[in-house]
This record gives sequence, structure tokens and C-alpha cells, in this order.
Amino acid sequence: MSEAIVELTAGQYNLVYNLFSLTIAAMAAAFVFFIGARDQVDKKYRKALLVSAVVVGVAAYHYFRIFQSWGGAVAGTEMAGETMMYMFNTAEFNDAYRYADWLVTVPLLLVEVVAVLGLTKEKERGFIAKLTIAAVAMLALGYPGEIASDTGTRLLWGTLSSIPFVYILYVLWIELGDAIKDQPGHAQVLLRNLRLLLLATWGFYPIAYLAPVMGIGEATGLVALNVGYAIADITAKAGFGLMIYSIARTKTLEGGGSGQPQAAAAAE
Ligand SMILES: *C/C=C(C)/C=C/C=C(C)/C=C/C1=C(C)CCCC1(C)C
Repeated sequence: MSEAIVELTAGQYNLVYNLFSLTIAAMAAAFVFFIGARDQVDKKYRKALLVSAVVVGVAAYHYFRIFQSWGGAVAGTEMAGETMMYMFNTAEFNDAYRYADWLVTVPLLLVEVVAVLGLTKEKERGFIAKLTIAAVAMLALGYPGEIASDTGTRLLWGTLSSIPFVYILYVLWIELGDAIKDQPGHAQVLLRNLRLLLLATWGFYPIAYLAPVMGIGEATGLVALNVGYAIADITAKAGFGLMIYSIARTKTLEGGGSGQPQAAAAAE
């Protein structure tokens, strides 16, 4: 990619800088929580919490690299009257960290949803296989658009990437919906909320992706995209993991069908 300088005000530059820093802290804190909380759920659901911990751990690492990359992409500063401007070289900022992260974390998040349902092994494997394939296709098709500098290319790959995305939502909404109906009382409500959270947070990504072509200006587009992705990542990974935890905890206390819950409830 050729050099592309975008002028950011100090406020715009620092907003993203500080948000990346906060994201690292949020992911790291969530990691400690998920590791610690594993003892509070039935054995059956420990895998879901471990996967949550891996997701936020991997994200903490990648956000550290993204944070460094943001710092390193400043080609210099300039005064425009009273205002300090940052000359930001977009070619130096590495978007690949984000996609590398998603390539690992998105399939794992899907594993989490399926794992917390406590389905039979065979059903579980079927869901995980098709959701993983769709997730990889979605990201592989989105990346060429993410690094493209013209609107047409961005829209083309974005549209192609949306096809597997819609398929994922279909599987989660319709097919897993049937599995949710078989869940015990409270857990059913929580699982429905989980699905809503997933739709709301994942639906945010294609919107952030479109920020650079919304006609809000190059600098604002760049900032909106990075702010959007960071907020979506915190909610879709740490927030989502917390919901998974509360579902696992509720099912443990309600006695989700295994021998352990009574012991766990008695230990309260
Ligand atoms: C932790 C990271 C998560 C949950 C990432 C999710 C990412 C998406 C749902 C991305 C979707 C995209 C489209 C549907 C079209 C445009 C390109 C993408 C990759 C941003």
C-alpha cells in the first residue's frame, strides 16, 4: 500500500489511543475473572469459561500490538493555528492484527455459544463445523475490502462477506433456537438475551466497516472505524463472556441435568 497521510486533531488521535489502552485493560481483567470463575460452575460448563478466557487473552495480546501500531503510525506533528495536528500514516497502521485476532476469536466465540447449551457431542460438532467454516469465509472475504482504499472495492468485498455473516445469524437464530426451547426455565431467558447481545454486537462490525465510506471525512471515518471496532470487541468478547458465565452459573444452580449442581448449590 502506498503512503497515505490523514491529518488527525490531537483529540481524535488521543481518543483512539486511550480507547485501545482501555481495551487492553478490559480484556486482561476479563481474563482474570473467567479463570477465577471456573470453579463456580458445573464441570460441564467449564469449557465455555475456559474458551471465554482464551478469547479475551488472545484479544488482550492483539490489542497491545494494535496499540503499538497506532503509536508507530504517526509520521509527525504540526501546528495548525492553535491546534496540534497528528500526521497519521494509514499505511503504517497494521489492520492485519485485527483480522488475525478475529480469525481465532470469532470461531471460539461460536464454540462458546454452542458449549453452554450442553448439547450432545454429535450435535455440538455439527454446529461448530458449519459455524467455523462460515466465520472463516466471512473474515477472508472482508479483509480485502478492509485494506482497499477505494469505495467500490470496499463495498464489493463487504457485500460478499455479508453472505456468510447472514448464514451465521440464521444458524444461531433459527437452528439453535430450537435447542434453546429444550433448556431449563431461567437459562432459556438468559440464552435468548445472549442471542440478542450477539446480534447487537456483531451487527455493529459491518457498520464500523462502512465508516470510511460514509462521507464523514477521512479523519472522522478512520476514528469512527477504530472506535467502533474497539467498543464492539469489548462487548462481543468480555461482555459476551460475562453473559456466558451467568448462564452457566444459573444452569449450575438450577441443576442443568448433571450430578454436580446440588453440591455447587450447597456450597453457596
Ligand atoms: C471478537 C470479534 C468479533 C466478534 C468480530 C466479528 C466480526 C464481524 C461480524 C465482521 C463482519 C463483517 C461483515 C459482515 C462485512 C464487512 C466485513 C466484516 C468482516 C467487518
